Amino acid sequence: MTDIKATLLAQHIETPSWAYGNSGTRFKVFAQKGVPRDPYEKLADAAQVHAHTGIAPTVALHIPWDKVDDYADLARHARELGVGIGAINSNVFQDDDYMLGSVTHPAKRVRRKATDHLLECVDIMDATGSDTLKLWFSDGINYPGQDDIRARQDRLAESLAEVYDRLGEGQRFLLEYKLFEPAFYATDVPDWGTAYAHCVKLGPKAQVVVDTGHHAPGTNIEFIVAFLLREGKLGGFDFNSRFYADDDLMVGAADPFQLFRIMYEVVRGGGLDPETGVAFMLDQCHNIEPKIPGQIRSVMNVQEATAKALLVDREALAAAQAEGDVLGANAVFMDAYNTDVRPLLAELREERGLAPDPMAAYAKSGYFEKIVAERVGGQQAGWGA
Ligand code: LRH
Ligand code: MN
Repeated sequence: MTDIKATLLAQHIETPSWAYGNSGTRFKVFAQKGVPRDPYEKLADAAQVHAHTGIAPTVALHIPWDKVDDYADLARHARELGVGIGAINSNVFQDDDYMLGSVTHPAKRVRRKATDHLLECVDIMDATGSDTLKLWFSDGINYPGQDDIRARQDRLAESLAEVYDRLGEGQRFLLEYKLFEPAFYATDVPDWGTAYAHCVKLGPKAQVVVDTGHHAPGTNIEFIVAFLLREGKLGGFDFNSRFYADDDLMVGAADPFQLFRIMYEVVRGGGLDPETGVAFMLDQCHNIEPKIPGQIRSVMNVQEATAKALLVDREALAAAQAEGDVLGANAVFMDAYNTDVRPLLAELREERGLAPDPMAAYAKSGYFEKIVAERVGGQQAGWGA
């Protein structure tokens, strides 16, 4: 049990700055009281999640949603709050120029503009001390014949190579794939295979990020995780959950068993070992629920799935698998999943001086009432779409 506790104590989950701002759907973005007005306030809210869970020490930024005059000062502010700046997320999906694509656009001028934004994000990594650039491209086409699918891959590869060459010592980029939306016929990075192939061609500083909401229904995501880990190409996760499409709901909320199966392949593949460098990031939108408690609950959902995955009796499982004992092996797996790990995690929190129930502790802290009273006026943060 001690090493399981040690592994859980060392767990590191990264929360996304945009989860603390207003978000919604094309139908409506509901504004909520106390929402941050700038990246400094977003970091303060993220620090609450770390303060109550003990395992959320970094915050991913999204550019330009988190644009500031002095990124080094923002990083200093984060340190003062007891957190750090994590992955820098590029944004080449909200400018009118990108209607027909960004780095894959037919026009060289637009491709240049998009690639320059990606390079600017590396400058921001230098300023904040972040070692990870996360690249997601909304690029794609809506109708057959609209553009040349192969030529768009050539354009993508050209831009990725330029960004790859710009990466400094200890820096990497994670390429994110997504089956569809906003493109509805062909997306230029639609699946793990396309992302993997581009990353293998580029080299060791390029890895794949698995956003759990970006697959076709029925996709066995834990297989992709096992495969990419085996190849040393799993750079990280964008954790969330969904019932239908890219719903960006709280991780583990829609399918806690899937999250357990994913975390088991992470454990089995050495993905929790810090040197493997897998980034466990949340990528969610709390459209109708309070945002900081939503992040705390999400971090706890990953922690619970991880604890259950660590409780799988690997020896008994390997023995049953070797004997072809199908039901026996499945029973060993389900025993861990059906184990209530909440008492273990409450104990772990108390051992490190935290309250056993982070949700109750945050509610009792009065922080929400404080920010609602303080954050009057100004422009609430959002996706700026
Ligand atoms: C795209 C995505 C990507 C982000 C955005 C916030 O759907 O998952 O990771 O940049 O959401
Ligand atoms: Mn994502």
